Amino acid sequence: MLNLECSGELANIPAPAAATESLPGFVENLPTAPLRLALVVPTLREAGNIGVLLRRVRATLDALNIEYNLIVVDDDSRDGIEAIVGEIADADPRVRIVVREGRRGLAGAVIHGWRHSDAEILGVMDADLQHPPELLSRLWHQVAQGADLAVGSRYVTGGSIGEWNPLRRLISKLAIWITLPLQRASARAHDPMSGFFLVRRSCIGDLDLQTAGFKILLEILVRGKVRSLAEVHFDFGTRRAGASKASIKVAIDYAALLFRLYRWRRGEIRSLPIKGPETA
Ligand SMILES: Nc1nc2c(ncn2[C@@H]2O[C@H](COP(=O)(O)OP(=O)(O)O)[C@@H](O)[C@H]2O)c(=O)[nH]1
Ligand SMILES: [Mg+2]
Repeated sequence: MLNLECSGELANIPAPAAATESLPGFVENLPTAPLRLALVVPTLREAGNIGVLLRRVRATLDALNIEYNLIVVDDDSRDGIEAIVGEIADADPRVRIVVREGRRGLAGAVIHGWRHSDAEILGVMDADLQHPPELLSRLWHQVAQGADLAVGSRYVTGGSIGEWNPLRRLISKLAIWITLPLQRASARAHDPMSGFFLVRRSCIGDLDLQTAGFKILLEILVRGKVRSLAEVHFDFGTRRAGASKASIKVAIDYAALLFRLYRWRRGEIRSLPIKGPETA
């Protein structure tokens, strides 16, 4: 595994405080080592969205003129997605689809995809166009300028959560509030539930991340070596096609993750014991 340590080439650079958008001007002296990006798109029955998503993602990343891979990790949806991505991949070897059989779980799919690459920068976004692909360019600029983690955020100025009803808004705010004691003061995200972010591989290292549930970012914020964070605002869009896979199980997985993270933070456990059953 390539290891661009957080404390490596950036060692002499003062760590920026948690920012909502821009980082200070110190970045001008950074070396121009080309960073590579591996962006994972986890999918479960997203055939109706994936073509449009990949077209917009590729257009955005091509304009950045960087080396990248797009890895779709599908949990055996059998909805035609393999053929759609396969056709794009035939013309563009940077795109690929990995199909997991007999397994389920967003976080597990993301980790699985990251393992298929040795890129220095790892990313994830949803397939349903709720995450605007064009934001990738601003997220990329943040990591290229030195941030360890760049998060697409609905909860910083300028961002929004779209058409949620008041109850869902309240639950979302409570779910964030309960994470605040867990997060480090030096890199505290306003939107730790976001599923749209780029992170340096070296910040995750060999952490044994939980595979159950949707909240991989929270675990990285709490257990990863994240020194500097940039949050970039965006409007959480409306799902383009198909249905949400959020369920009561996702809520239970989140509660279980919180419980284990609190125990870990208090030093009661050294690793998080349950990785998640990865079953449907
Ligand atoms: N591979 C995989 N992807 C999943 C799974 N559950 C959800 N996803 C994907 O994760 C992304 C977010 O899921 P979504 O249903 O939109 O969640 P919501 O935005 O919270 O309603 C989408 O791209 C889904 O297709 C899963 O079990 N496996
Ligand atoms: Mg969605």
